[in-house]
Amino acid sequence: MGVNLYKLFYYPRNASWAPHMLLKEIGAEHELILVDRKSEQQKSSEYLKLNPTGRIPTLVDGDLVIAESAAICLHLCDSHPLI
Ligand SMILES: N[C@@H](CCC(=O)N[C@@H](CS)C(=O)NCC(=O)O)C(=O)O
Repeated sequence: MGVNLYKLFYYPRNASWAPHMLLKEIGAEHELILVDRKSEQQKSSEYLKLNPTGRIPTLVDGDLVIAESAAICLHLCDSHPLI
């Protein structure tokens, strides 16, 4: 079984902050992909295909794509139980 490499689409000091901290706390391998809000990249057709809400963050976990920071945090906690 391979190791999950999460992809977190983020922008600094935004709603992606909690999922980012959680990924660090869990020690999960992850790739950070900057979505540049200054140039409205969250509204680009490429990003909208991933997350039709046009909001940051988005987490990609294999075939699973999750929007909403709370949903991402719940998914990470469910996938990495501490007890
Ligand atoms: N409830 C959403 C809020 C996401 C959200 O509003 N993200 C902001 C950044 S903090 C955003 O992408 N704003 C850009 C926009 O709305 O165009 C979550 O927690 O993920």
